[in-house]
Amino acid sequence: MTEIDFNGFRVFPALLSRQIQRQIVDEVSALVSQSPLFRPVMPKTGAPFSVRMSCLGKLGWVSDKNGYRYQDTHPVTGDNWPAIPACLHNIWSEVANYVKQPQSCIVNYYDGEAKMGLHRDQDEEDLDAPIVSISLGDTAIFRIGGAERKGPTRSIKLSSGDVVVLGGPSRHFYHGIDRVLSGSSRLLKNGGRLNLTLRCVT
Ligand code: MD3
Ligand code: FE
Repeated sequence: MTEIDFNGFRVFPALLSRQIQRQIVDEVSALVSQSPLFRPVMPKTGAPFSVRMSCLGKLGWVSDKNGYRYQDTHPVTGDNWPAIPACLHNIWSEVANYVKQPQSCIVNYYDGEAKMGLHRDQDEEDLDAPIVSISLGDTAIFRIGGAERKGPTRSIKLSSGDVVVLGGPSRHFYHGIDRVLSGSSRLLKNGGRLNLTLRCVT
């Protein structure tokens, strides 16, 4: 069931069963323990993100004093990113409706204080491919606008097990996370919210 569909932005509320959510958390946690969460900083200013992140797949996204980019190694360990597990490829196949499989999975972890400012995702060469987002753990207040920074936005709650497909025009829309509702889910042992975004990069 798709609850919302505008400009290629599709939400599948509670697409993932609790059992699948637990499986994803177990598999991703094991991978992230080898490829640990790091705190990116803004280019130029060096201001830290409130979100911590890691990546899976051939290419991962990093931000540091030199800029934003995709690269094939973890910025702290220098190792290649772990492979994207099959359970995530399966979700992509179910909802993305795209010929290619994702090359990258960005793992964002939000504690109770973390948020993400309004931005667009434009660092991928393949700007036609959709992005698939998987929400796990605490509920987030997600904001999405349009192709211009100014202009109306709407706010949508993203709860554990919800899957969002950003396709068509919505792929280029401004979006961010206003806040996370601490304690709204018991999925993650230490609380907080895990967001996984699957992407084609090249
Ligand atoms: C709308 N992540 O990783 S996921 C990001 O919850 C990011 O961690 C947020 O924004 C998070 O870049 C939001 C939903 C999402 C992901 C990508 C989009 C919405 C999007 C790209 C274009 C438009
Ligand atoms: Fe984004």
